Amino acid sequence: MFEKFDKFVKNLKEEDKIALFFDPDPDGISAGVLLTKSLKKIRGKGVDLVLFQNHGELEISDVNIGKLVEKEINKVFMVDLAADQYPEKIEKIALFAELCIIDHHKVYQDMNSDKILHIKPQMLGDENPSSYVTAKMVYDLFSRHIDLSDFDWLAAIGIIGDAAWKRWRSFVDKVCEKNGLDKNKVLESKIGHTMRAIASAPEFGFDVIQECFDVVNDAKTMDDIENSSLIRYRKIIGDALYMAVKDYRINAKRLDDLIFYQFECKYSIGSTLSTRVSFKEPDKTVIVIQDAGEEFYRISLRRQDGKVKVNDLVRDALEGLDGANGGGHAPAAGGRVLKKDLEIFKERVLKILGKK
Ligand SMILES: [Mn+2]
Repeated sequence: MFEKFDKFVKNLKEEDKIALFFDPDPDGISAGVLLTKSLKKIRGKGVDLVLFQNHGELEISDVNIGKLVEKEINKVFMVDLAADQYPEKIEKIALFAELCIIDHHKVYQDMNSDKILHIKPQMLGDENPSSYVTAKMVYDLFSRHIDLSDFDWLAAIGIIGDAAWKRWRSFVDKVCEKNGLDKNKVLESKIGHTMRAIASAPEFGFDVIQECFDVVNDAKTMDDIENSSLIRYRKIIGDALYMAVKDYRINAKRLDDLIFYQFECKYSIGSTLSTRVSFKEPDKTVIVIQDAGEEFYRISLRRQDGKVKVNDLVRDALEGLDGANGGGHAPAAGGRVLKKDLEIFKERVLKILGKK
């Protein structure tokens, strides 16, 4: 696997037309930026085309495949995307471009072939893929070829964004030391704040994701992000989260170790909300259902102690439902369900967990 990756890197040329797909969350954005930085060092320029879809929309759209063709892209990097959930789209791209997919979700299908380099922690013998975040993988992989240490803080942001700091303690400690931060308060430190600035943009809206990527891509230090336009989104989203946590404490419905919470908010904060509340109660399965004014509900699931695999739970509970999809990691997953099917989803969850 490493050999195949090294070969891919050694074959990168200035004249290549390279596209990047990233998942718009702190890990995916940090991984994407680390990738453009790496390409710049390796071939003198970054990527030629940057593409992204809504968080959780893993099926590469025909519109985006059209953009790859139009720009005559011959190499495609995908980071933090379980693109193997929709293999036919990947095969379609492989007809005209080589792909390098770096991701740490479950292996749905090993896509490795002559044209596709598919790297997941599991394929490197790692036993805890959800904590081997993509930003750290990109950092480790490209550090085989170039010095990325000036951007170790980006890997740390990915680690904190995906709640994997326990595993990478010594790495994050080093980043703290380098930046004069208190390593015992990582979440409240500049790394945590910068992570929230990056997370808030996609939570605010799809239209500001490009702006967010550009800010992070241009930043040389975390201070550059702290002094950027992203701070406005962090304030708005921070206020919305504060209100939501308050309401959760009052209105969440509890049944043994299962918690359902439904709320309305136009910003996509359900995922962060579920992460926050679940760390307070790691032995509970938390299911947050958000109405963001769409025809479907957004669902976020968490279980921190490993007793329930929520990626399997959401997939099984949504199976066969019209317009529904879900997936993610064992401790943290998400999905969507049409409003008319919410009760079916909830009934199935109760059944699968043996509450009925
Ligand atoms: Mn990730």
